[in-house]
Amino acid sequence: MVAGANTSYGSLGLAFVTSWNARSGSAKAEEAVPSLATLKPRSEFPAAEGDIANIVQQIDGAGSVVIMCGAGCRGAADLLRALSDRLRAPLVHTVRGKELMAYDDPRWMGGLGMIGTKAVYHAVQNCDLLLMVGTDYPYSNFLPTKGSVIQIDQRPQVLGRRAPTALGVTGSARPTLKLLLDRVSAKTDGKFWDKITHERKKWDEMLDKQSDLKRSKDRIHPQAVARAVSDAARRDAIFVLDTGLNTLWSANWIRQTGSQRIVGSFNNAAVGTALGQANGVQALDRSRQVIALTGDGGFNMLMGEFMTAVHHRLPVKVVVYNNSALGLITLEAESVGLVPFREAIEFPNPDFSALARACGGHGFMARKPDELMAAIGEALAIDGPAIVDAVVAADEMPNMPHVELEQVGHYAVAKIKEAVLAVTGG
Ligand SMILES: Cc1ncc(C[n+]2csc(CCOP(=O)(O)OP(=O)(O)O)c2C)c(N)n1
Ligand SMILES: [Mg+2]
Repeated sequence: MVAGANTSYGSLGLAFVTSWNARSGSAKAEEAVPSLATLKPRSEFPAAEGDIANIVQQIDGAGSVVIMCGAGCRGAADLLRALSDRLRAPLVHTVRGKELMAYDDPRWMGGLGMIGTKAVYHAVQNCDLLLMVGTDYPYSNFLPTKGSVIQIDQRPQVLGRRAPTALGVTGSARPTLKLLLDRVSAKTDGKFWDKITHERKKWDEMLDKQSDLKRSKDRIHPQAVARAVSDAARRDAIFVLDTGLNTLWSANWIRQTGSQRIVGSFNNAAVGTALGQANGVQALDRSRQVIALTGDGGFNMLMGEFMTAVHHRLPVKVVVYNNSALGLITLEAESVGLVPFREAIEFPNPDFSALARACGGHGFMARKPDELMAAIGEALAIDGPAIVDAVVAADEMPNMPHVELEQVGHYAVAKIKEAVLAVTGG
């Protein structure tokens, strides 16, 4: 029955192709089009003189300025630092911008949104002027609503589409920042800077506490996994993040050096893609340390990619946050007041360290806090592909730098519904 259905679909497709070819002559592309020379980086260009004058006037008139840096700021870190110092302006970043500067640079205050800090949320909401550079940051509910935004980007189509924007300027980050730096007046009032720095310090202390391995005796908290990997990684390692709650653990707890890369499916948020990306990155440079950090759901989807690593001798390291669940789906359901469908969300896992060995790679397991550092250390030190199976607490809640009351309400309703169902049996 099933085979018959397949056959008829197959012949239907073939019939369609044949008749289309007959009508159109041939569907084959005869030759490759020789335009490889067009595959080169886009050239940078500065904003127009009138726009620069306008931005300078608005910056000079503003009391407090915050500069939000996206991936378009690549190569502009020194200019951003200089502008930050001149304006006493905190630098904040998107996820794709995080890698541009070291975590402990005093100007680099942190990210905005779920991968971000309360200090940055307050900075962005309370500054007189938000200068967005090289970013199409999509989460509008974290951006100011009162229109005090200037956006600079070489892609005209992204200007003004995420927040009410006073001025949108087409220009590449680097040459435009250079022109601004030549023209803006220095600011002397450091009160705003000091306040954000103070809040940032408190947030960092909270991150340290949550990732402290001594926090629980018997359970590994996922924040500790991210922090341990970050602390053990080489200073020029490449982290490849997957999608899920694990993105929040990795992106919030990695303390980047400024010479590391942090890549992932950040625009698409495609679960399961980290290991494939890591293999691709590692194939470009086998001497660089490449570490994929993934959820167990994501790893299970495309675990065959580990065999690709073994086959092609790609020494990627894979760290699996093993919570036996599609963790983010639980949170998504609860945040809109739905009881999570746990039969589908929770699942059994193989022993990922044994799986690694079965594939011809190296495997390490950490079930208890005192096993974590050794597992990660050994995996990173070994020559060849390796998996660390880190069994983590499944009920860990992410930090909410900004939570709307409505969301809290939904979450509470979901929890109450779940409790009632547990008692009544549904
Ligand atoms: C290809 C794809 N499938 C499904 C989703 C929806 N989705 C987003 S997060 C997530 C859960 C991922 O689970 P896991 O990898 O275990 O990560 P955790 O949230 O538990 O850290 C899913 C299914 C997606 N974004 N992309
Ligand atoms: Mg999971």
